[in-house]
Amino acid sequence: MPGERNVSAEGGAFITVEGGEGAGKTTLVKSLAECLAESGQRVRLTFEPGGTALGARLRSLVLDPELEMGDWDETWLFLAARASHVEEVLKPALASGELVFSDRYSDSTLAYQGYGRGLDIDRLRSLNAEATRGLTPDLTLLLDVQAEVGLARTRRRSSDADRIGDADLAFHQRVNAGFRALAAEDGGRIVVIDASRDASTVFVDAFRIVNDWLDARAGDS
Ligand code: T5A
Repeated sequence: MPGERNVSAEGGAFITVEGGEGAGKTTLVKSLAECLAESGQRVRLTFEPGGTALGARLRSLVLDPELEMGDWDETWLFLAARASHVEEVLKPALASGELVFSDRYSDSTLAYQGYGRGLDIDRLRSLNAEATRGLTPDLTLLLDVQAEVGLARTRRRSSDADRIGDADLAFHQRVNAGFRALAAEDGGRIVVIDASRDASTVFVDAFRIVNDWLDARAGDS
């Protein structure tokens, strides 16, 4: 619930990586987790939708191109996957002091279902707060790349149909504009990274941002 103390304030740190299709989230988060683990951090890498047994089932439903569903039905599925992710994975990992990276989290719902599908953002914020029990990320890396560039990357990699990834270009442009709007509103938490550059340059930037953030946090405690 809004105003509830963020669990991560008591234990580990919670970092999310967000962005449109093919922005390079999965590539980045894996490299970050590997390097930070090598430097001695206790790291947990997880993702949405998925990350739990229920989340994995819901993921295959919500992305199934054969399945028609309304925009709110789609939203409830993401929220249900998030609620189980928070309770089963995120809260326990944070309480045990781990540095948790999640490949997508609540900002994806605001960007895709809010800005992309056109659902009411305030209502989505309040549903997100309920599904997450008030657990907000400490830091979010937003990988920003033009929708055309990101989609070309994912389509080069796989021809598998995906109900959301296959939406039209205008939808993905609204999603990306939505992510930028969220970053403009919450610049203290969301750091925008230019993800049009090659993966190793993006990694170097992100690694520095995370390390600076961890140093500042250690200095505060
Ligand atoms: N969704 C999700 C919602 O609508 N609401 C929600 O609340 C949530 C949580 C599934 C879908 O669900 C939607 C959003 C999605 O449509 P997903 O599995 O995270 O979410 O789907 P994608 O974003 O499509 O994940 P991708 O794996 O396709 O994209 P990534 O993770 O951003 O990109 P990545 O790292 O897999 O890279 C894609 C390709 O590009 C290359 C990689 O090698 C790979 O081939 N690449 C680069 N190429 C050039 N330059 C770089 N900097 C590159 N970085 C990676």
